Amino acid sequence: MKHDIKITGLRARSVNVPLEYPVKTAVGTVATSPLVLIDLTTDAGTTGSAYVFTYTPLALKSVQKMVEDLAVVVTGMELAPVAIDQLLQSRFRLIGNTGIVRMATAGIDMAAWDALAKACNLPLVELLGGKARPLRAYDSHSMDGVELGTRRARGAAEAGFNAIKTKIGYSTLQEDISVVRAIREAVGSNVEIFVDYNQGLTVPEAIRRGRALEQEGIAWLEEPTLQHDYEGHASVRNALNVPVQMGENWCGTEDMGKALDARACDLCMPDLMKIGGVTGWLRASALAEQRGLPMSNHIFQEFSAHLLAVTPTRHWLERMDLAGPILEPVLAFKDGMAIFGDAPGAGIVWREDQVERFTV
Ligand code: SMN
Ligand code: MG
Repeated sequence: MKHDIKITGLRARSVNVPLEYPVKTAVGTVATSPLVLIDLTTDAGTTGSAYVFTYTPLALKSVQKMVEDLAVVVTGMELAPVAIDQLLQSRFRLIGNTGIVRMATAGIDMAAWDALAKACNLPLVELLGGKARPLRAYDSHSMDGVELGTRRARGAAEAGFNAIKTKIGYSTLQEDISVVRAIREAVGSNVEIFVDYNQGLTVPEAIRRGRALEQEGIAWLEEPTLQHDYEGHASVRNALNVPVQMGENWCGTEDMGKALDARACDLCMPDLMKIGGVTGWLRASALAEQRGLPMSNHIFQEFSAHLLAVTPTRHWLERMDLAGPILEPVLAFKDGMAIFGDAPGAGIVWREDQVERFTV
């Protein structure tokens, strides 16, 4: 492997990729998958590739521009992801490494780690000192109602998944219960059911609905109230006998530490982008281990598979394919497990014809 590899360039492209199903939530719908694709080139001849998800196409160009503006900062730097992270953290200390800044810096971090793993001709998991392993995976659905919700859940169970997630927070508790019962009927008692409120309830309403859901055998209750209300999550957690799950909105381990100090959750699921890329994930996994918190991912299934394989308290891999149409296949799902190959890096290879098709 060439030593003191230098970064020679950074490219960002915006695509808006169709989804098999819209991601409907209690607080809004994600109709398409807006992604900024990042390629980081090096003088070792390897290119690190990663994408960040911007939730709305309205943020695409701003995130792309932020990545492009950071090209002058990282070009010429040594390919040392932790050093790059420290430099970018210091550069953004005053403005705050949050929001669009966080999305861009995390994407660069992912691409840098991918480039380094490729330069070592190793899968990312092995660069991080681990070994690829099958991971328990759940199929992550949407706020689909009874008919589509049961159809998707049944299909996932028939495909071998041992767990599914459905989003709830319908107008009435009775609708929540009806959907959960219909899905339970469809998948049987051997499949775990997770529910996700996407921050949609007040604390009293979350306790009221959670108490009713206790009788339905759900395996976790995700983001019942506002994601930054850690004390509110702790109140819900203390009132219920259902594991409370959260983490997809933690901005770095700064937020994660506050949530854990508030005893906000029983389980955690950091988002690879918002937690700060691969570097941020590794720090988060140490916090989760120290608190004995089972740790799952939030979307970004390709990189997250490698990271969960080296996460001491790994729990579930979320299958929600937001980039499939523009990627060569990365993960295989069989018998409820996510299996990834031994390609160097995280396995992100663009299908350039599709990238062009969906370029914004
Ligand atoms: C989710 C939120 C936003 C986009 C995709 C998925 C969801 C999850 O909260 O937990 O996956
Ligand atoms: Mg969620």
